[in-house]
Amino acid sequence: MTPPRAAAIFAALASGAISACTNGGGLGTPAGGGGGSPSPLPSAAIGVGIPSGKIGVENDPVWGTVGGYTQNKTSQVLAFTPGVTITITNLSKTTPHTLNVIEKTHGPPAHFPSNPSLPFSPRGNGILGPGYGSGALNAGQSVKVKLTKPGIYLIGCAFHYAGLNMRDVIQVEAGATPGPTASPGPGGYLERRPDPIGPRADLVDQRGRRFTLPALRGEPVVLTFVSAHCTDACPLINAQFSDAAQRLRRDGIAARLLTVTLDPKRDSPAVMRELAQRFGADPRYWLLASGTAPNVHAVMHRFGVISEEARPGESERHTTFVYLLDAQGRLAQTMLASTAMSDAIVDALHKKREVANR
Ligand SMILES: [Cu+2]
Repeated sequence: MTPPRAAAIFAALASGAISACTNGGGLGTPAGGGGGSPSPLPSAAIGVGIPSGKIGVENDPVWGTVGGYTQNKTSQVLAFTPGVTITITNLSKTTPHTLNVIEKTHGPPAHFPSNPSLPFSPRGNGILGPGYGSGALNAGQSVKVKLTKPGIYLIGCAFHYAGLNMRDVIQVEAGATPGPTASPGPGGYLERRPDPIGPRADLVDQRGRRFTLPALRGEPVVLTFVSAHCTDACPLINAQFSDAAQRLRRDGIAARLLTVTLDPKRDSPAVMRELAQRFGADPRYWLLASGTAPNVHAVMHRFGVISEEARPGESERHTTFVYLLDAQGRLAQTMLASTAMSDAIVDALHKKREVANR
């Protein structure tokens, strides 16, 4: 059972990419996302949805973490040629969103301001540019916008920019396509890398066995990062992984969960073994790993994981994403940790299996 206070903290945690290990901040439970994974969209379309919902977030290697807007099915940096008219559609069945231009940028990377004022009413006469706002789009509603002015625009949702990091990048330039100009979604950039699954740095699991991420290829891997000594958010992520591991075993899903420490200096392999024992982790389904600091940091760096050392009197802050790698080791989906993580993991793995069996 999750005590109520912890649940509140975790709900708040789910709404931010970076969370303190303690002190949730009280943002409340994120509003309902999409309900069902969206279908691929027409080419001149932008789909809009909660970034922690079914369309996920993307760790774009060029622009950073973006989420909430898509040209196909998953969050991605968007790109279009100038002159086209785009239909912006709210993919949610429950929640209003907007698409607002925050500013024109020269990036990368994308420097999103922390608290811009984004109007809820339509602005900009249907032409995308600085100051443009779609106005509130209710569930399922659409609006058209013309992309006449070339440039790179940071966009966000007036409702969910601050609380849920609903923000993204649109590039309007000659020759732009959903790839390679924009990020094409899962695996797009990563397929072109020689070693999609990341560094061959050795990690050490709870049995004391050395392994590398590439050695786990052959079945999907669900990866997250925690601190063993964190007393609020991380134990809840662990509880979700523990639940998911039991469901993988029960449902006979060939996949593996992997928890890597964020703090190799404190979390030795012995500490991770204790953590594994506390949750009764079966290594066939759930590995908990540490390693030398350079090796662990190499893996963290590969996934853009940030962990700041605690300042005096404060707890450390770290990213709280969960990464789904497909059987070939490609990044297929990035999810925000949440109290529904176990469901999200099992759903995503079931979907992978359906696709593989087609
Ligand atoms: Cu929104």
